[in-house]
Amino acid sequence: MMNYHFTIPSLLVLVIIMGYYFMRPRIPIRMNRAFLAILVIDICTVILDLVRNRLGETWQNHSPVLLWVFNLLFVCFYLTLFYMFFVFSVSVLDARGALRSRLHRFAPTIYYACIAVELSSPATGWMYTVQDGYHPGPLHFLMYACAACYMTFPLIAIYRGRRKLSGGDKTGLVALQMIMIAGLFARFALPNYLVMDTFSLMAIMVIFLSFQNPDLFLSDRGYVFNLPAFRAVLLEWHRKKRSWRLLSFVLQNYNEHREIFGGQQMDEALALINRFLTDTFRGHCCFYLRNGCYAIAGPEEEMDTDQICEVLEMRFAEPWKTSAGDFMIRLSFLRSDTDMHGYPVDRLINTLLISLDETGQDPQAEGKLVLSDSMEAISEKLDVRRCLEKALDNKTLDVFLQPIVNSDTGERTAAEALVRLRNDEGKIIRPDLFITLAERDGYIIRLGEQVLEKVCAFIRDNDMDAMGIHWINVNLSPNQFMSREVPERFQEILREYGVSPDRIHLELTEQSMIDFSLMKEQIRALHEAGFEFALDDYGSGYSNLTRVRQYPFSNIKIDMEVVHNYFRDRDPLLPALLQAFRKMSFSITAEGIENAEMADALRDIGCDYFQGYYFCRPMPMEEFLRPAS
Ligand code: G
Ligand code: G
Ligand code: MN
Repeated sequence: MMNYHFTIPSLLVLVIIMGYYFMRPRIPIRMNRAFLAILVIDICTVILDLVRNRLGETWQNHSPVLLWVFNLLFVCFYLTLFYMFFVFSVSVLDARGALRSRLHRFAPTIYYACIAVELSSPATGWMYTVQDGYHPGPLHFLMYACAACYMTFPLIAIYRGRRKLSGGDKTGLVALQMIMIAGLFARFALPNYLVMDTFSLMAIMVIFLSFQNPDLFLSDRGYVFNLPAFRAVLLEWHRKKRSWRLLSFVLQNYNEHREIFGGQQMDEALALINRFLTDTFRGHCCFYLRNGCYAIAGPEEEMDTDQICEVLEMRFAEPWKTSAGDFMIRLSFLRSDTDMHGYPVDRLINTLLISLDETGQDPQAEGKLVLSDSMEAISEKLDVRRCLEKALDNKTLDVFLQPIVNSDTGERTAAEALVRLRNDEGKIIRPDLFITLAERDGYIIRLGEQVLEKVCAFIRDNDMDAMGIHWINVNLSPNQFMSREVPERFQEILREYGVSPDRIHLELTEQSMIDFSLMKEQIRALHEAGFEFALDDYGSGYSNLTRVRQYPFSNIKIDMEVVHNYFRDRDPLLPALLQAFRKMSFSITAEGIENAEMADALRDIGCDYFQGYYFCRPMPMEEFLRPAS
């Protein structure tokens, strides 16, 4: 008598998993198709197992043909189930780039051979005979052997690809194989209990929890897929060398909207947008990446990006109705005009996210940008960043010096240190390219320290007085004050090199003078330690004399723009301003002096120092040491 106590509950649980799985959207990747096949085949196998055994028990009432039919069907599904578990394991390994062995190519051969033996059984009796119920034939063991093969191969492959697999992947995959092997043993030892169905259910649960829960791939705002899903789909297309196209877009000023209107309302709007996307573009996969960035991707021949853009633009011309009111959102698009299959996936995603973030915050961003262009621009930026990291690590930043001359004598009396970065070919990367990057990405503190160290080393190693150099100006970025340690670090560096702080003048721009008590505190501390301060680029921003007096500046550097403008229209403002500065006992440096006429005129209206190409360009330290010819 067969025992159905395991099979029937297993069947019921399976129905719940299937129902849940079918209700959720899924991305079109091989892992998902394999899992879907496992579910369908397993449910058929369990039902066939029940029917077949019931027929076997009551064989007297049925024709042997019926017994044969159900037996053959059952064994075919049973073998296919193991085969699909195997295909699933292989697809996970492949998706993680961990499939090293080629052994799996032989798997179908074993499968077909085994099925052939089974199908020949009515004639040969090799696997089964049917006579007064079922009886195993001489090759019956093949069924177990074949199943065992499909479980052992992944174990070997998991071991060989272990470095590419995460801990969770390994646990899930190994557990899956072990459960199925245990199931085989149990079926062998307890043939009347039909326990295999419970073991396959356990294996399905393991897959579901580790890899296939559809929620792992869904945006938490519902309906559309998420960033890991995007990556999984692109990786599969990349592996299969599929041609595909992409249209991505970003909600303008997403983060500001979030702050102004509140997270809850933004989430409501996002849910509406997500719903609209899935309802409108049913044939395509829609992904919500992050920070208001979306992507729609599809096979090249099915993606009409123009049409999708048009539909989106039409819909976004209308407001989104949330519970808190109507909501207008502007879009910027970024699209691939060519097939994208050649690009490495992670670099592509990285680029896409960076350019979408940038366009999303750019008020002028309008129209449709092309992804391959931004790929280039961004890989340039990444290049700059790489060079900067390298130069910071190896202390190979270059520091150039530009003389500052005394306006009366024309002799050099000081210098400004200007940092330079070289790329791999030794060409100079413009400071505006890497200083902003360093400020934004948190490299500026190390950069500033390295510049100061090199300046100190220069002062220590050379006879400043003999050169007539009294001090060296070092630029400071306001971001450097974000670190409380800066005053302490600067003094340490000076002590280390035995340089007196009055040899260093720190240049700050007006933008640094935002009312920020931490900054004021640190400037005061540095000033008390003996550093002098110069105000850089005066006149380039919102100049405010009251503000200037709150800081311990001794020198004001007039911005090059202001100087050049003065020679265009001789505005009387500049002389008046210089008069005021002199009354407040600031010394004055004019920047950007390019000819003798400028030097003469500026001396007459009261500049103490000059800096500019007329006297000297910024030059490497070694060159600075050579006496002028
Ligand atoms: O020569 P030049 O193109 O280097 O200068 C570009 C800008 O880079 C200047 O306005 C200057 O303020 C800034 N800069 C140059 N060197 C440094 C430095 O060492 N630190 C900081 N924070 N800015 C610098
Ligand atoms: O720190 P600051 O923003 O002042 O940096 C000075 C910048 O001005 C540097 O980029 C330097 O190369 C540049 N510079 C220095 N002298 C001249 C000059 O005479 N003409 C022009 N156009 N640029 C100059
Ligand atoms: Mn400067």
